[in-house]
Amino acid sequence: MTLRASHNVRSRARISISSTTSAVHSYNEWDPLEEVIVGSVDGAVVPPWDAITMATMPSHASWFFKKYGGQSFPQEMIEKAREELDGLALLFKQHGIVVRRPDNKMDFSKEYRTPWWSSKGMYSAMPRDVLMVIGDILIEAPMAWRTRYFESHAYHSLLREYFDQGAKWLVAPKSSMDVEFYDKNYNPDRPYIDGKKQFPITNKEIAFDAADFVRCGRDIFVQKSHVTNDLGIEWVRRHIGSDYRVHEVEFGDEHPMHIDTTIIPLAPGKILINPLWVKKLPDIFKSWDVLVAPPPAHPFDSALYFSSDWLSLNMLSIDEKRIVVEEQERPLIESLTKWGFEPLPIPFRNFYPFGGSVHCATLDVRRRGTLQSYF
Ligand code: ABU
Repeated sequence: MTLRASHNVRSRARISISSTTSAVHSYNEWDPLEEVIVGSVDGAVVPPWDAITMATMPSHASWFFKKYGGQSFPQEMIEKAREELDGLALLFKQHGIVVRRPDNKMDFSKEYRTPWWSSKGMYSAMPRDVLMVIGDILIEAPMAWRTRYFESHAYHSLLREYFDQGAKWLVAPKSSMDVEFYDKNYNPDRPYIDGKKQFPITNKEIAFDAADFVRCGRDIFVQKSHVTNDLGIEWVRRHIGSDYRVHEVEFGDEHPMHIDTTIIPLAPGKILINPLWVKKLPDIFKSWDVLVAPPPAHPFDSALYFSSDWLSLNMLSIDEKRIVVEEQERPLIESLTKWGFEPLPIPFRNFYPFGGSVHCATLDVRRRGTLQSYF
C-alpha cells in the first residue's frame, strides 16, 4: 500500500511513503544489486596528523600525512581517482543498477569545532565506512576519527530521500572524541600486550565504523578495531533487533580497521579469506567453502595508501557470480575465475591512495533478496 502524505505544511511538496516496501533493502553481500551509492573524491582533504591517524596509518605513508595533513589532496590524485569512480558508476549503470552519488555540499576544507577540539577534512569517498544497510535500516556510524565527525552529512539528502521512501534511519550516538576517548598509552609497536590486542580507542563512549561489519543474512560479523569498540558492537546488536545475530570475530591483523579485506563472503556457503590474517575461521563457517586469496598484485606500490596492501580483496559483488575487481589484480582475477565467479575488472588503482577500493567506495543500498539464515 502506498500512502501519500504532506510532510511540511509550509512546502507544497508531497512525499510518497511506502508502508510495505522500502527503497533500502539489503541483507547480505551477494544478492542481485539494484541500487548503489558511489562515493566522490571531489574536495577531498587529507586527514590532519593526530594520535588516531598516527595509530592507524602504515608508517611508510606517514610522511605524506605529515606533509599534507589538513590540505587538499593533490589535484592530480583527485582527478585520476574521480575518473575511476565515474568509470565504476558507468559499469553499474551498464548492468542496470541505479547509481546515486553524495551531494557534495560539504566543504571539507573548513575547520569545525566541538567543545573539545577542532579538526577538518576528509571526504565523501567511502560511503561504506560511514553507512550500513541491514534490511530496511540505514545506520549512520558514529566513527572514531575527529576528521570524520561530520562526514555522514555528505549523504544526508540521499538519506532523507530513502527515509521518505520507507527506510528506517538510525544514527548512532557520537562520542565526544575528547582526549580521554583515545588511549594515551597505546603504542602501535606493541599491538598485543599479554596476548590481548591493543587499540587506540577506549570504551569510554560508543564508536564504530560501518566497514567493520559484514553481513550474511541473519548472521552479521564484526571485529573490534582501531575504530570500533565493544560499546559500538553492543549498540548495533541491540538496535537491529532479534532477527539478527551479531558475532564478534578476531583475526591476525595487528592494526585492524575495517573487516572488508579480511573475510569476504561471496555467495551462500562461499567465503574468501585473507591468508595473512585469517589462520582459522570461526566454527560457524565449517560447512562453507573457504577460498584462500592470492597475494595482492603490487604490494609495493602502496607508499601513499592509508590502508593495508590488501585492497585487492576490497571488491563488490553485483550478484552471486559477478564481482567488480581492480583490473591489475590478475592473480585474484584468475583465482576467482577458476572458482566459477565472473570478475568484472575495472581500473581503480588511482583510488587506492584514498584508503580503499571498490567495496569502500560503494554502499549497496538495495539488493533483491530476502532475509535468510546461511548457517
Ligand atoms: N577499508 C579498507 C581498508 C582495510 C585495509 O586496510 O586492509
